[in-house]
Amino acid sequence: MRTIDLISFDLVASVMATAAWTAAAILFPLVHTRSPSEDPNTAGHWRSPSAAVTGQRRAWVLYLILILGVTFVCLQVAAVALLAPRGWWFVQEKVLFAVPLAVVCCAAALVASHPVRRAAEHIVPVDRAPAAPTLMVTAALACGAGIVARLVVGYPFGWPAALTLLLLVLLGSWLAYSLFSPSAKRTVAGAAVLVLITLVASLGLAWLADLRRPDALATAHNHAAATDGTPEQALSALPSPASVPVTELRLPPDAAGPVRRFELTAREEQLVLDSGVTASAWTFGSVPGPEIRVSQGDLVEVRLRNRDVAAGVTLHWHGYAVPNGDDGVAGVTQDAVLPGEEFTYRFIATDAGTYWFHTHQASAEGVRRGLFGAFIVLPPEGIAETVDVTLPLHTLARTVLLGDSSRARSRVVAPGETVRLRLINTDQEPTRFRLAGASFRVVAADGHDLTGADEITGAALRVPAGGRLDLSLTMPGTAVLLATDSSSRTSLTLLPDKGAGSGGIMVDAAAADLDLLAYGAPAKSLPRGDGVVRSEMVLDRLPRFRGGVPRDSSTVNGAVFPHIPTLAVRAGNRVELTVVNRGYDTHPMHVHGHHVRVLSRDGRAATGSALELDTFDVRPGEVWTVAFIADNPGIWMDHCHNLDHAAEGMMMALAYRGISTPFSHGGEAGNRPE
Ligand SMILES: [Cu+2]
Repeated sequence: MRTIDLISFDLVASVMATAAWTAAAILFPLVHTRSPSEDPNTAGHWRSPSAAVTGQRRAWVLYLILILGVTFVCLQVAAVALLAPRGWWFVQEKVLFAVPLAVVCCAAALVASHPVRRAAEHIVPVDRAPAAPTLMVTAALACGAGIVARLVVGYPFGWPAALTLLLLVLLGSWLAYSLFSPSAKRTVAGAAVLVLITLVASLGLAWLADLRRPDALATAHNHAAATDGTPEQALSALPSPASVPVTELRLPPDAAGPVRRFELTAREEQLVLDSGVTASAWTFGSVPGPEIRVSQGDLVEVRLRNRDVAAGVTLHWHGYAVPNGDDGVAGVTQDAVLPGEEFTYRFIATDAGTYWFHTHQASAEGVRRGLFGAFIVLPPEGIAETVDVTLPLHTLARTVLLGDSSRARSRVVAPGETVRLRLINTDQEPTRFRLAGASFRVVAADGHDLTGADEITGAALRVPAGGRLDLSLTMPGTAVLLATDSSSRTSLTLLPDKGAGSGGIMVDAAAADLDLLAYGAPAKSLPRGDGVVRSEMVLDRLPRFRGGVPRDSSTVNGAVFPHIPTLAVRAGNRVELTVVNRGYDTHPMHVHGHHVRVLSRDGRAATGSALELDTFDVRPGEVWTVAFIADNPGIWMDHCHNLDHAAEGMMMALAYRGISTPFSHGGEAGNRPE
């Protein structure tokens, strides 16, 4: 059973247990009851034989519901027992809080409900004493508190949350007792007020914590200093060098290399797509933007102008290890470029491969509307293939574009020619590409070559949001079809000659995904580095205050940007990240300025070619461990590349000790890195 299925199973069992105990508490007064002060021999006798039968039936129904309540709690225990070996992150709040509380409260309620069983078996009335129904309410509240622990508090689950929930269960039980007990009616108002105060106080504290907005980015340096002394940081406890601003982490003016100059002008425009749809787009002149293609070793100089994109714009070089000052993150490495302004990016094209650029200011909207393009770096000797096709996949105005077209297109490639297809997913969701008509090799992932890539046929190629795959194939004498699961309308067919038909070629829609973790020849392991920094990122969907308003949020370790503590590292450290997905969304995690080596997924080590990714899809219930050597000083964002999730809080910074930034979130430029 998949981890996420066990998570769902536990949740459903908790909800059903809560419902059963709530129903039991509601039904209890309907079962024929007598006051404990009444004489059992005279009082509470049934008015008629039919009333006796009805009373017994009701007692049976109630008894059945109690058994259901207990059964669902047992199922919950079983689900947690099966889930626990998958990782502490998935069960912490269940093992420490939800399960013990539910078991104790439900056992107590069952014991107190013994008279219900007697009433069901023998036609006798049930005491109207408040203990039994109160404990049924307590059991319902206990099961409900477990659900709140899972769906509201999340991981990590600390003492403040546990004590608050426990207090609410106790106060709720007291309120129920007051309602069920004729002598305690006067305390109803008092209990209700205390419940209200506890709720308002805990929400108020969460609200205040959100208002105290630490600028995670401006204070990254301080965070870095503050983590000294933790075991992982022991090696970093060296005198911190004087703070270097990110603006100084740029290419020196006299840097050498053949200069390649480009100019990109951002604008708002109405774009008519080849589907006939008109899109309100933000573009660099077209969607996708003009491709920037250079050679390894070139000095790339890109002048970005903003004509009229009111939200502002920047250029981030996705997956490319540029100097930090050219990373293009508004509020971290620069201010957003507002209408009429410009900014010039300069860096050496150190690595060959398939990359892309996009705005990193209000990027959830900016990238979606079209502020992106491909960035291709050729090795000095060129690539092995003779035909080189760049295929960004993007959804604009609900129209899926492969390259710049939403239609099925074809291209003539002579048989025997070699073709490289550069697949780039610039969307928010993962996609699958499928290729039919030829065997092929996946020669690169996220710009990095894969070694020992075997020829494969038919496999589905899953590409995370922001990810890239390079395919290489030799053109056969018949048609080759590249299609995507994102749309049945757009595709690319390679034809051996102009007059050739596609021959009714179809992709295998049922083919299984190629697992890149087991593809290619095993690689040598990542260097040990100079000291190890380990960190966990537990991803979830939880309600959190953002901007003073409670919202459905995408969280890291229970927090949202800018409240997620910055991860502090020192140049030379080996950084190991464990990324865990407790939720139901897929999170394509993106690390700026570095490529991460995938070590394992769900505890199984990667066995294929070294997988050096900048964007890796952590699917529901998955646990990934990745590592990289901190070799590019700066303040770098780590975030989900489903940019809606980033905007919902799933974004944090990784900062090298001794680096600071003069930029901040908001400010006069209205910086919004997400
Ligand atoms: Cu996400």
